[in-house]
Amino acid sequence: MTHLTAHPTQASLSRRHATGALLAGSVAAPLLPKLAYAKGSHATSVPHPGTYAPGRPGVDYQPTEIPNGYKLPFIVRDGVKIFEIVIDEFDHEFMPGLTARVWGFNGVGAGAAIEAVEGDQVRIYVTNKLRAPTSVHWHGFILPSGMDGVGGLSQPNIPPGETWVYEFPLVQYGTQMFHAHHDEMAQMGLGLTGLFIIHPRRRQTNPAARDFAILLHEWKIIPGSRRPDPNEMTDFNIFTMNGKVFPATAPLVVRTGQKVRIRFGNLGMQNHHPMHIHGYSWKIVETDGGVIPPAGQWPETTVLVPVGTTRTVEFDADYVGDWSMHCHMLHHIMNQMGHGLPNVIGVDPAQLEARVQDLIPGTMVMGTTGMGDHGQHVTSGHMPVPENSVPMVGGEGPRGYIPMGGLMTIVKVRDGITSYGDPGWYENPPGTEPRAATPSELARDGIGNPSIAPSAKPVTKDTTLPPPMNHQGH
Ligand SMILES: [Cu+2]
Repeated sequence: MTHLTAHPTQASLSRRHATGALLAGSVAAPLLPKLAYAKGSHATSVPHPGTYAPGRPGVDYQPTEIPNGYKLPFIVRDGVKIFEIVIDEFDHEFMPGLTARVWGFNGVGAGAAIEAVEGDQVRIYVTNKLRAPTSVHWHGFILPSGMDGVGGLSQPNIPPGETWVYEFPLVQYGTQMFHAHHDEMAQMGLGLTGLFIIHPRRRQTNPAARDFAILLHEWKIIPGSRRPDPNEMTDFNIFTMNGKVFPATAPLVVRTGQKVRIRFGNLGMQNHHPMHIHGYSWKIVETDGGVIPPAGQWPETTVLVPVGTTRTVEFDADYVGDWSMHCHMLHHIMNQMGHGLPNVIGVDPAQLEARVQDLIPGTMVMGTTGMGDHGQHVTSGHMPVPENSVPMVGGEGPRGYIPMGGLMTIVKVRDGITSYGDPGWYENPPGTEPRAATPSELARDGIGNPSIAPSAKPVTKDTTLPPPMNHQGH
């Protein structure tokens, strides 16, 4: 079977008259029960008797943007939207300097997305090019139990080399996901996760002008190795947005005044991610269970995205600038952070280096003032690290080195832009950026005067502290 590359033409969008008649066609899919309305909290915008023309991008819905990611193309045949998923192993670049052999959908590790419309009938071919069996689960969907994709429970696994077909109607809308559901820890840990965005059939009043979706994922890639370790349970060291780490994450570019929607999904192994935005607060408007009524939406600057869920936030982009948006679990904004090392914070590096260099010439003591300079040393080539690794590497910013990595990107809000290409760095208007205080300012405001700032008093030895611990009894 060839890859599907075409979007539907007007002529191909023939109206589907009856589900049963379609399924009697060329594909040997099981007869689907007619699903009624989505029950519970799942969101619907129209009744679901079963007959809707396939939703058209730009006409029936505004496509969602997948920064750095890849949206699967589709074709329409006899009123059914047809997608093709190829599961394979390939080299994936997390950022320049770090590439690893991952498993993924259509050549993308943890960053592929399917997009469709409530009421669409979708037919999804899955080709397994792995040497292992697999299956695909549609996470958060209301569908026939047999289409749920759990290997061994709802279906036999797809053997290596075979192409299987899933087919079901979309009776809800929202931000859902899909992932392998056989040998889950290995197959998801190697990257078999994706997003599935379902737009409402009825166009909403005041929809967001900018609609982004970001799948969060986590990996264990030992510096110098070329494969993620699927046996890791807790100690992940690469955290990705649609498969990329900062500084390789694309900025979210927005025009001032636009309403912005960001859909976060998390199909990681273990970690929850408190995603935080600078300069704004947002409201959580949807989860993968449905729409939150306006009375239940509260403002936050950090939304927790637990593993196995999606969270959708919205805000009005009223404030121009470059605004960091990142996970607030701080080791999730470090690429391949080393740990289990001695704590040398506060150690005098000159003395320590002099002593250690007697034993090991060329020793460079780092970390005595923190880890912020580590990535810069690596980036500049000043500090050797294993080939194919980015330990604590960040990126060059407009005003210095940014020692962040992982789950971090920048929301770039600009006045009057007509293109959503990267507008470059924001220029702070004069007087809106901190700077070194002048002596006359210090004198004017009494800065450094102990009577105003108690911490400016000379440090005196605190005799109330207990004596140093005696280790002899250990
Ligand atoms: Cu996190």
